[in-house]
Amino acid sequence: MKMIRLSKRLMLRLKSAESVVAFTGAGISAESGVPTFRGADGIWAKMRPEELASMAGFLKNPDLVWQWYAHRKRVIADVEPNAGHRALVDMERLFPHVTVITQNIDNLHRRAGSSIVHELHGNIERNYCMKCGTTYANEAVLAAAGVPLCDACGGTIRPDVVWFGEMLPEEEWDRSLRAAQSADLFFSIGTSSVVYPAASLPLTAKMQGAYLVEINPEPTPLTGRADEFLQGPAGDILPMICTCAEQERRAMT
Ligand code: BJW
Ligand code: ZN
Repeated sequence: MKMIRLSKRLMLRLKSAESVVAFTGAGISAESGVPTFRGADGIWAKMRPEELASMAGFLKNPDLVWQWYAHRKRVIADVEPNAGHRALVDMERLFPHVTVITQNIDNLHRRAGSSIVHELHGNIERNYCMKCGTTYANEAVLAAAGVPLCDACGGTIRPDVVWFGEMLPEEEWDRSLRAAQSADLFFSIGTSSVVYPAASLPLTAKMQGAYLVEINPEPTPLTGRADEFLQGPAGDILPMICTCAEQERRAMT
């Protein structure tokens, strides 16, 4: 593991921060074995996003889209949270307010034990009927051969995730925006920072006074605007940040 040097400015924030936000993307779950979207090994290297993650794509080819989601539901059910997810749970011992805002649909933050998790793009463990709204658990939809249909009305069931062109869940978005606006320290972790409106949150936080730290093995469009770029995997860097925060805050008492 490569050791990362944290700046004096970050150390000071680790010592004094009251409200911490961790904004996460697919990269934090990569070390659990969940594939990311973009990049050489990402999902979009093999499939076109608009064919799989849009209502137009779903209406055109529901079988293909369901096959893809059924596969991902099984992959995600089989993986475990990793050191990065667990470090965000640890932060709750160290700072008075910790909010996780995630673009991920894999439920791994909740499974790791984070208390406040806002899911901006839905949750792959939930499904609902497009006609009457009845909700279904994964066991029910995975038992169907082909596209699952609603027991109540015969309508088509879809995964409860946010596709391109769809609005983000209003309450999750409002809470996320408020958390970003009141953060002292904002971590943008494992996201390519290209999907909006989620990608606007780090800069909103910075404009309102947060110290903005990006954690990613690769630079992104956010990198030049972050106060600090910690280059490397989240599963290495987040535990290191917790260790430093613990030392800084212990020295304070
Ligand atoms: C590691 C690592 C390790 C690797 N440790 N890191 C403004 C400007 C331009 C466009 C728009 C705009 N506003 C809206 C749009 C349109 C669109 C959009 O943003 N398009 C751009 C892509 C061009 N946005 C929308 O449509 C959104 N809705 C919306 O805006 O509603 C209002 C509206 C309605 C109607 C009309 C117009 C506007 C909805 C976006 C929904 C996104 N949905 C998806 C699929 C979810 C369901 C599913 O999973 O199946 O969400 S797309 C996909 O991308 C998924 C992700 O959450 C999202 C972000 O991806 P993420 O997490 O960043 O992953 P990657 O793979 O891109 O990056 C991984 C990163 O990890 C990399 O950087 C690696 O280096 C790194 N990494 N290993 C740390 N170990
Ligand atoms: Zn129905």
